[in-house]
Amino acid sequence: MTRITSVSLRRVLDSRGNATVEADVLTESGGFGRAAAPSGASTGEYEAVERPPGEAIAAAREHAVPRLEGVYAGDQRSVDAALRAADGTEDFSEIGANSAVAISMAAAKAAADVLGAPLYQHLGGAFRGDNFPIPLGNVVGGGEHAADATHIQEFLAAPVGAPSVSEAVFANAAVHAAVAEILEERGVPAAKGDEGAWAPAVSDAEAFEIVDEATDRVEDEVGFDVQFGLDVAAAELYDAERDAYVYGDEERSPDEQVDYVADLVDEYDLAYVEDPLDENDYERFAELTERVGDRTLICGDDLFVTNVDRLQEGIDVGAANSILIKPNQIGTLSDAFDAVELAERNGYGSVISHRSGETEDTTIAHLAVATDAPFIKTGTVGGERTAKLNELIRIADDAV
Ligand code: 2PG
Ligand code: MG
Repeated sequence: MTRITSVSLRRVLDSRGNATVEADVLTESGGFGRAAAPSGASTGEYEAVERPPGEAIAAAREHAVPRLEGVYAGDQRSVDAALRAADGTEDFSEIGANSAVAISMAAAKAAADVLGAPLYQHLGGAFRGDNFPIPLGNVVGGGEHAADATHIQEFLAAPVGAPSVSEAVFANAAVHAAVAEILEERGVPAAKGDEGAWAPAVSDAEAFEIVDEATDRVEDEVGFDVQFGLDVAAAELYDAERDAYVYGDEERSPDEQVDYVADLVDEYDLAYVEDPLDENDYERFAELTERVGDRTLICGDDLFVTNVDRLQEGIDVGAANSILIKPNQIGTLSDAFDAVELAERNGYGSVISHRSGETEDTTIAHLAVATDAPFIKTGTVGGERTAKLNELIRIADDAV
């Protein structure tokens, strides 16, 4: 039986060295699930609230744990409804979205454990060899993830022609290595940012040249299509007082920003553009999607924050053609599933995503397979990133 008998919570380390919430869920038949909350740096204004882990744990112990005992872990909707009821706010500001998401994911894992099934199967999915989530791999980045690097937050390798998960994962690692070679050829030293991407002190224009060259080199080696994309994380660049996007000494008006991104899509044949505009500018998102949405994915992250109301608003005006899904932005797996389903019904693709602060938790790899997501964004190298990538490889190999 999947009836929950205990929920325990603790502080563990995340990849930035900060504390985060880990949850263990036990069921009466001995099912066990463990999951940890990730944490963002470029967080959207409308995300569910992450509380300091100590406070989130104390509040969840007081309000959520007593309500969860006796709930069936196999009934995810009931688990997540109990979390919402325990919290009593719209944005999980009482128990913290970090406690909520850790418990929600741990309960799903405990239920899968009882069934003896991999998590993605318990979540209603199946792995289809010819239809797998393509990993978007951060290879160069800056923004809020690294100081003195690019203004655009992420340059993402997109191995869209890869015949298998494993070839896609290794292609991204090869692009990451090729970037290192090119930086060395150019005499540019580079440390790594929060997600393991190279964070060189180069202009955005130079970063485009480097990533373009790196993907070309790898494409020649592997013999399939390797494109790239961006997470502009434009809300972090937008200065409301100046009504401009600030790239160091350069500024772009909102209209210029639309032109800039549209030109980049054509110049570099970008496969993917996330958050090209500020999180409140639905109108210009729609304008950009109208211009280039037939040849690239325009994805809302800070714009939609995995929230069905914000997504519906976007659908109504044609703001994008895809949505980033981060369970901790909304607080529960059920809410994340609702966003994926609304997206799918409206022809939007889903991109299941990590956060810049991560742990070795692999839930999002299963979520991507369970939801048949066309893409998963989960970095390229570094243990907390390879945890998800290697889990995807195992899922494809039927070895989880
Ligand atoms: C993003 C994410 C993950 P953060 O903006 O998409 O890459 O960053 O977790 O810092 O919000
Ligand atoms: Mg983003």
